[in-house]
Amino acid sequence: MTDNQNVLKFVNDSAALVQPRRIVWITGEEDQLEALRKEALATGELIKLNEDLLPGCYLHRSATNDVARVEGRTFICCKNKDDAGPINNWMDPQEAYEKVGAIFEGSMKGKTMYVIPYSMGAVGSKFSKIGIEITDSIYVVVSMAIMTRIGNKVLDTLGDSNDFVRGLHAKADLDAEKRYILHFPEDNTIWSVNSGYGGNVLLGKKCFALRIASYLGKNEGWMAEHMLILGVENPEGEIKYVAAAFPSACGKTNLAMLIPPEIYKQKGYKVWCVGDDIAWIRVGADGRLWAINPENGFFGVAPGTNMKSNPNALLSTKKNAIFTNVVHNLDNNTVWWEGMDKNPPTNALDWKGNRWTADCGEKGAHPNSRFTAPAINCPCISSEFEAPDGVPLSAIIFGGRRAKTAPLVYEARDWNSGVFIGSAMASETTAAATGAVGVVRRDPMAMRPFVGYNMADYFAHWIEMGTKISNQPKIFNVNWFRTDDNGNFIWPGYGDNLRVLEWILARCENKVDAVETPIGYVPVPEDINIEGLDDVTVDTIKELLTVDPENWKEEVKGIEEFYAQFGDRLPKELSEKLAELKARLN
Ligand code: GTP
Ligand code: SPV
Ligand code: MN
Repeated sequence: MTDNQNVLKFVNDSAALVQPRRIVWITGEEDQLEALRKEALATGELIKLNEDLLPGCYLHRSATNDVARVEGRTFICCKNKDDAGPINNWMDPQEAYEKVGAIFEGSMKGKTMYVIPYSMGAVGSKFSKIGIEITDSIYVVVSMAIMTRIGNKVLDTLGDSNDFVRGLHAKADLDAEKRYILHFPEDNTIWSVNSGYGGNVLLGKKCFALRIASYLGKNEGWMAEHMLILGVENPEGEIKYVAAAFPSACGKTNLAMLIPPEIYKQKGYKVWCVGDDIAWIRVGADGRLWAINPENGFFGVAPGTNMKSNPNALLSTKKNAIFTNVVHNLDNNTVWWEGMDKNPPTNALDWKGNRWTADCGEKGAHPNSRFTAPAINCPCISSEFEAPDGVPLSAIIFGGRRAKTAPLVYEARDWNSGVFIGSAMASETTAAATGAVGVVRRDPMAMRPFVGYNMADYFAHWIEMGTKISNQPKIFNVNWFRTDDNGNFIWPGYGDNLRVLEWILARCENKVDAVETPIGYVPVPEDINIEGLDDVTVDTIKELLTVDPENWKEEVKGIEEFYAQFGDRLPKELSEKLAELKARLN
């Protein structure tokens, strides 16, 4: 435990509110975690999977009304409504504490309250930050033990400091009408109630490492971004790092762990994963941007993950992992999901726990079913995964799901043009959040659901950061999801995305020319290496790289509408970039 009076006060105040039967401090010791897993087995909260095939692995089913982030019930609670901005839901802090305090009140009666000290970033790194999460869920405890660094060592590092994020979570009775995910950036506090699902309850992840951290970053001069970080090692053994922001379920985990195509492997290319979801980025003494992954594990989308699309992700789940809302194969006590292989189990339960066969017409795994896996399981985890200063970035990449408008890849003219491109990103919605799937919406920097303050100020922060980086990375946009007239993806994607990364890195080293278009620079089609690809010709690449001015004029209208809601708060640099784009299109 700890003598830290700030921590003790937080724990005592929380206990007074939720009134648990007992309080358990999570030490980080394996014995304690194992005892908790056993307890969860007894209640059915966890199901132990086949110890020979999936050692240390468990299955969990969330409530059927609780399967994704709830953006409509996620709030930023700051004193001034304008500081939350037009994109976030806002609640007055006083009102929020009262209203949701009433829901928390007595919610842990008869239950155990767990106190989880955790570090985002390697324990003790000067870029790391500490949180304490209080929860009534063993699933949360054991998941946080995978996703973050937890336990006594974190309290030791905290010492008697008051610099930690206070997180209070109660599953309560999982009442969707009383579900609230509240952020109090001005108080370093997060409250989450009536959910048991990942992004709503593993408070280190989206709540802290993005919403609260983005606010801290704005005030302290750094950036918290929804980005993967990967290193590409070339045949000479040099490693260049890139960070990429794609909206939820748009390919970060897949890109972060990609397996090079055969011809690249033969030449000696390797890809190293530093992170798959979140990057904390600072300006280094050398004037470059340096990024760390604050997480310690992956909370990845299960459906579609297979030995062809993402073997490294699948292999990461082979031990000490937790699967949520997937199919339970009763024949061998393992798991299955759509897109794992072509042999769905015949003796199985679906994600709800009901008897299920593949021909019943319904999916067996929830589209947002997930695995929680330790990062060290990943066969291509980077040697720099724990590097306290992170890795230097050569490029920043934005991307999304766009059936038409966006080309396979293009490069921004300069930093501010790159910020403009990021701010105007749009993507089709996915199952990662509740609500309609496949609707195009603006999702700036893939951060629409995750900026803890006014989005216009977030854009201004990006512009401001540009002025502090003497050695700026280049900024690019990619789109793996262009479709043909029949709705099929044109680009093979996955491992073959390395072909695009190769062009991006060549641009960063001024080794290759590009073609100017109204939106930025696209590759000379022949410069995208298609060697070894069966169905892709130079004509396919030409098609993937077209920039249709009519589509883009429509796009400009959409951006104008989107920008309008920010009023005077929108940085003038961005309205200028929009005006320039409009002029170039005409
Ligand atoms: P979050 O964890 O929600 O932030 O998602 P993510 O961005 O990490 O997405 P992930 O890599 O899990 O991919 C989500 C879905 O996109 C999966 O169904 C993948 O199969 C699919 N996907 C990923 N990369 C590609 C690609 O290059 N091409 C195509 N067509 N699909 C892809
Ligand atoms: C996302 O939705 O972007 C995720 C999953 O990475 S969650 O942790 O639920 O946010
Ligand atoms: Mn994510």
